[in-house]
Amino acid sequence: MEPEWYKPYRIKMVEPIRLLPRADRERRIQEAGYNVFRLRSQDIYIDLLTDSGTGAMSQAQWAALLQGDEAYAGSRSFELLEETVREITGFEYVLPTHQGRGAENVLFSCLVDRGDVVPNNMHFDTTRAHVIHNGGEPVNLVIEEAFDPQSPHPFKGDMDVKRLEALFEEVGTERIPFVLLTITNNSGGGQPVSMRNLRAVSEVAHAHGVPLFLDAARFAENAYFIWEREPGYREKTIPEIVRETFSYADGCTISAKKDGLVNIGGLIALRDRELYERCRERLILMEGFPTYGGQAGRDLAALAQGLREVLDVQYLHDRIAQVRRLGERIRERGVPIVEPVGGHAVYVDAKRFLPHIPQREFPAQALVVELYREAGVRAVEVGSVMFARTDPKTGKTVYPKLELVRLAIPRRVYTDEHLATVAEALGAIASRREELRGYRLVEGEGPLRHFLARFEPL
Ligand code: PM9
Repeated sequence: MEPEWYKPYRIKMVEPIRLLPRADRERRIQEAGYNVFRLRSQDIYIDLLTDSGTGAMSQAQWAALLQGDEAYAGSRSFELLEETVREITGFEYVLPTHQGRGAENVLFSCLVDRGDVVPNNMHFDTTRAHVIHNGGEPVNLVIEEAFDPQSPHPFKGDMDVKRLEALFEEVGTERIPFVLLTITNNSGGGQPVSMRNLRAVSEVAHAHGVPLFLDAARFAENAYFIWEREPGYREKTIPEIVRETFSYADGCTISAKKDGLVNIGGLIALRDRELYERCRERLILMEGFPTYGGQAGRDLAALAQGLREVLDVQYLHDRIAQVRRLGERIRERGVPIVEPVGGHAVYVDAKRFLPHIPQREFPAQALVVELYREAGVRAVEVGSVMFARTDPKTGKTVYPKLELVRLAIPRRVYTDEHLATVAEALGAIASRREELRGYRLVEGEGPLRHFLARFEPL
């Protein structure tokens, strides 16, 4: 393995960015209702809102774009993608979608009925919303360590298998259409799921005759952690680990905007022909003809290439090490983060950082706003704005256990110097953290309110 500082690429094209003066940043964030989703990209200096669709493509991907086959039906680019996905995942049936939530919409609307319960280690906001939209109840069964930001557990994305068994006992197999596992666990800090857990969850699901699907947006990053941390996997290649990962599942939905290394796109891949045929019908209605599914032919071609590049262990080593270095820099400045650092992002523990702001006043949101004010850096809240909900029985607000600020790192985009600025900005905020105040939600409701909400400072 190459040393920690090794970079397996150099930069061939650059995009100008600028840092607005502080007074302008103050005005822009106020005009945006203190919601960074409402900011314009050109008003942001370093954009860590998401690692989704924000990566840089390689020269081979740009070359693949030019060879895209735009035929409505039977596109050569689709055949290339299909062959690649089959080889990587071992799933026979492949359907492209416009992005991850397109895949969720098609698969979940085929399988989830009113009153169903869908267990996951932790639902991401779109899977949670799609389960609810189809009348189901999303349930999170991640292990307890996931809720302790200081626990050094190597696989904090694992599902609690005992609780899964108990859920089957409690609600019965009839009402559980499938089990999901999100790799890596985005909502819980980008934490990986171990192969051991994948195997155990698969056994429980299958013992009840229920399929296991993977929400596999970051499947390659998850495989890297297995290679790095799980006994018995050091001698295996990343493609072998990925193939084994998928072998325990019956299919997956993938947002290709992450480990597909493309700016848009998604996938459904399945083992079962009958389910594939049902999904294909819906795909035509919701996404497009099965050989393009909402993507241009050139996008399919670039994705096929991206899926191969992401399996390069040197690429993954550089990727994970860069995120980890940012985490270390932030920690050195006295800012509490979720440990160990996850695959695609550093998560700041806003509960511990701002203990004087109660969850009802959105401490993580307060830090997101302050980071933009301080240095033009855009992060995202993964806390009470995103996940607090009203208990239908009591009418009371239930707050999430974790109150995090996610600094998601786009792939192959920022240098360590850019990221050092982010750590310094957080350090500067840390030195005056008691001055920060909470926010009041003045607009926005429902499970996806965080995208369009407006706030007022308290
Ligand atoms: N994840 C993210 O920033 C983008 C949307 S929210 C700003 O992390 C998982 C685990 C995801 C995910 C998106 C989706 C949906 C499904 N599962 O965004 O529809 O992290 O392609 O994928 C985002 P799409």
